[in-house]
Amino acid sequence: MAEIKDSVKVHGMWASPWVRRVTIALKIKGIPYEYFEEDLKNKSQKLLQYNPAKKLVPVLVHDGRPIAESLIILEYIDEIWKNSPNLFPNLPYQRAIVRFWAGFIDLQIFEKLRDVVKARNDQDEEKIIKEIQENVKKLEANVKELYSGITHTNGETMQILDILMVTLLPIINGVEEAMSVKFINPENFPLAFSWMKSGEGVPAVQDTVPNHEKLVSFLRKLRQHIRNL
Ligand SMILES: N[C@@H](CCC(=O)N[C@@H](CS)C(=O)NCC(=O)O)C(=O)O
Repeated sequence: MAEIKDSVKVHGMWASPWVRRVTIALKIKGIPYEYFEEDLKNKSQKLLQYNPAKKLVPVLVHDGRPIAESLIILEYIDEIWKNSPNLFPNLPYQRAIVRFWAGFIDLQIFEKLRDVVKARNDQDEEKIIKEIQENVKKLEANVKELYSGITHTNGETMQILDILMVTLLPIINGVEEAMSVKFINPENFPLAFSWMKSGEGVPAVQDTVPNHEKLVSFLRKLRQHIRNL
């Protein structure tokens, strides 16, 4: 457990899977934190001060010092609070592989799921859907090397790639329903889907999952707004 002296704050936004990575990591390591919900249309002075370069959530503020970018925050959390579970493997080669795939899943899947919602027209949308499908296919081909097949019952067995994968599923479901199109079928990617579902029973995952209807309505409005610009 974190020592009492630690002050840990998270600036976040309820729908953000990037924020959720951080709150799940804190919860499974048993680190108490204060949460500040940001209105991203009217960001707090603190957020602008903490992340002036990007002005994005999540920001973790540890004893008054801000850290931005979810993957960097996860590494920081693991280095500062060394109690189990360790979010990264110990061996340098394994750590490198995990960093590679964390980056791949982040940029080639999560970011593109945001891009597809923000596509300006059907043509752009179709192009991005194809890219996402190609990227999930590449991930599927590597799942056996990356995921032991375990079903997580608590946070103790979860590492960083597990956290990313379990936070992907609600976003895929939300984006597909908001767009009324199913483009990542479980039948085509059975291994990736079983990994995405592997943490559904973990309390830290359940506690942080965004409400599906609220998420769909949020994404629908965002999509409509972009298309009306
Ligand atoms: N690469 C960043 C992405 C974070 C991100 O995109 N945050 C969004 C919320 S989901 C945000 O703060 N958006 C505010 C804006 O775009 O102005 C990370 O990993 O932390």
